[in-house]
Amino acid sequence: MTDTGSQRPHRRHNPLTGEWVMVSPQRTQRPWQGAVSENVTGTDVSFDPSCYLCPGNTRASGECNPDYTAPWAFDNDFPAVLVPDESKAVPASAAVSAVHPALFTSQSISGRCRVLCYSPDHQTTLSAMTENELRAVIRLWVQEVQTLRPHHRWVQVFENRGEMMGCSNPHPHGQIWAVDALPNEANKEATQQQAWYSSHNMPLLESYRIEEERLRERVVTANTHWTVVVPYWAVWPFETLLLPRRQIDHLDGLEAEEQAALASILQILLGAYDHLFTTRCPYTMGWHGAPGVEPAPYWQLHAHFYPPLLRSATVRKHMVGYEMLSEAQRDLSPEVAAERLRQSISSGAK
Ligand code: H2U
Ligand code: ZN
Repeated sequence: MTDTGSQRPHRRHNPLTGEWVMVSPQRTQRPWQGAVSENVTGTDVSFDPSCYLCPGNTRASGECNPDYTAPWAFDNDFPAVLVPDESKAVPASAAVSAVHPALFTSQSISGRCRVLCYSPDHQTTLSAMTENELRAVIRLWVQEVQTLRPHHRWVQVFENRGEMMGCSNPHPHGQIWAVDALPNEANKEATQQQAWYSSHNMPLLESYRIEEERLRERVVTANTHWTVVVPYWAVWPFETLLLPRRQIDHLDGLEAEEQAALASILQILLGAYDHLFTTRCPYTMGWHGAPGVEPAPYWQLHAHFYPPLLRSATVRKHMVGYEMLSEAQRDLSPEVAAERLRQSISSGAK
């Protein structure tokens, strides 16, 4: 079934992960309360002497940040994984003397964690940046991916924005965790994309993008090189998927023109989120590029945006109850969410 207009409960399949999401559009009879004017994460100082990411300040490690004026990255002082040499000293798995060792399987993991300061300005956000500033952030993403990809199986570029997403510091920053294993999400997406490619001879997300561009229902915005959709299988209320309009393995494959177009569409999308909730909309966003460095024609580079907000700046969706125990569920249909985001773009542009 692909009936998107259905007001009856149904399940939708996510071809990228193989999972299902339950949609209950009849529950959205409750009226949309509109945005609540409340700035949940705002700060208005450009330099905070106590911020560990501001230029010239000393971090918890005792290291001093340079007086950087453009996007700048450093090794995370509290990395979740250690670089291969350091981790070698640690035994891969403490031997478990169990009757069923298969019940206690572990493996070693190494890698490198980076922190990316998007700007020296403590109070700005990606959504408030000029296209030029955004291009500089994109260049840093590209450089970092270029450097890390040859050494690590999976390079996860991401950003948690806002206290609601557990972000400890409002200073605009992202992170990269480059690891020497294929994490769960990467593994699911690789399996699904490989299977689609071998039966259709086309990347799954290319087939999907072309269909969405034809249907238009869930397209939020698009330009020459990029398309943003609320995916058919979206779980988070205003979740979006950002797709290039040709097959690209990873961020380091972006041409200059594609980087410029990315800056433009990011500004529109992030502006739409902020405008929709009249706040600096919290989110987790991240890039999924192909694992490893070998050419991956089956894989399509994409970014996921997961804002947790539901009806206002203070009402968030929680993944609890049925969702933790059975499967993800949403009320607002992806089609309605896409329409709201499109409206937010057009009213924000006025
Ligand atoms: P959040 O995006 O979750 O706020 O994390 C910021 C990262 O910055 C976090 O991973 C690192 C933390 O380990 N950090 C440093 O590397 N040095 C510091 O002095 C404090 C925080
Ligand atoms: Zn700062």
